Amino acid sequence: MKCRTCGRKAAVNMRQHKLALCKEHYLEWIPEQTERFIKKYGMFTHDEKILVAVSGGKDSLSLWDILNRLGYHADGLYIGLGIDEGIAYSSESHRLADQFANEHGLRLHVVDVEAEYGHTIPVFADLSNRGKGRPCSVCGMTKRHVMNRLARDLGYDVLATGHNLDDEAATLFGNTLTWSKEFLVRQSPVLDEMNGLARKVKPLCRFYEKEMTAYALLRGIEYIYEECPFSVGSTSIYYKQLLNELENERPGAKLIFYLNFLEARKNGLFAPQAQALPVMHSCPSCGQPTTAPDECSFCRMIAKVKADPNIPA
Ligand code: Q46
Ligand code: ZN
Ligand code: ZN
Repeated sequence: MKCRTCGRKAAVNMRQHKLALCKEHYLEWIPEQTERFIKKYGMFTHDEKILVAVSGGKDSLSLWDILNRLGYHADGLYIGLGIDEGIAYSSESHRLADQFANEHGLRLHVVDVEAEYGHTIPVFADLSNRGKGRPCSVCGMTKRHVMNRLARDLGYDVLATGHNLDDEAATLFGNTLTWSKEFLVRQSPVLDEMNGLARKVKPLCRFYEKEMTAYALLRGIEYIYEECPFSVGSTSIYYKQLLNELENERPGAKLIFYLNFLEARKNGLFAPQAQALPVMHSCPSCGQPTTAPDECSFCRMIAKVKADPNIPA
């Protein structure tokens, strides 16, 4: 295989794009494509302040690297979840996020959930009875809360996450299996600023996971190889496997599934009906928008755990 640009030996062969590139041209191609997606979907401009949610994994660190290379004002946010599970998952991912920031002279904000709110994510999940043994719902809710709070308090215009095509196609597949219209309506590379919440963007949403792995490896980015231990056995991993089988038979199927959905969505196939939109108001404790009648679900979880006399603070 030869590089399409220079004819030297290719380092990456992308059957799905019928494109092979050498290391040098692959490392140029990824940021060029990212810039194209940022413009196409109107994600942000060079005048805006971007907060990148950095987990220490290949996608978020690569995203941060790419935005930095493209000259955007992008700072990082690492959220310490307190997940150990015998592999020191959180402390190792924190170390790698810190290391990347130091090597590139970038600014990383760190919020440690236990230091800030009293307990780690697995402990919150057990104490609040919102998912014993599988803390993902508490974890997702907490991450959303912390990201929104930091973006608001520190004046960022945009929150960027490292979701790749495999993530987006698996989510889409799950929502399509159940025709969950409320989720389909909201699945997009850009979620506009709403009720005071910062705009949310996914600049890597059109890159295959293996393309991001290749980028991280060829760029020499050191990232945490292990997935979060709590992701083992999740439905989204199962959907990813199914979609990979399809992709192996039909290269490009995953991308077509996602892009044709975006096109259908743009053409109004899942247009929200005004009366179906939930009524939002500000949480009296944290000020973030919520559909709950009183406090938001995050503040209710914190209050419930605090009020329990059997739980040490
Ligand atoms: S939600 Fe669940 Fe992830 Fe949180 S507990 Fe781990 S797997 S990190 S994206
Ligand atoms: Zn080349
Ligand atoms: Zn709240």
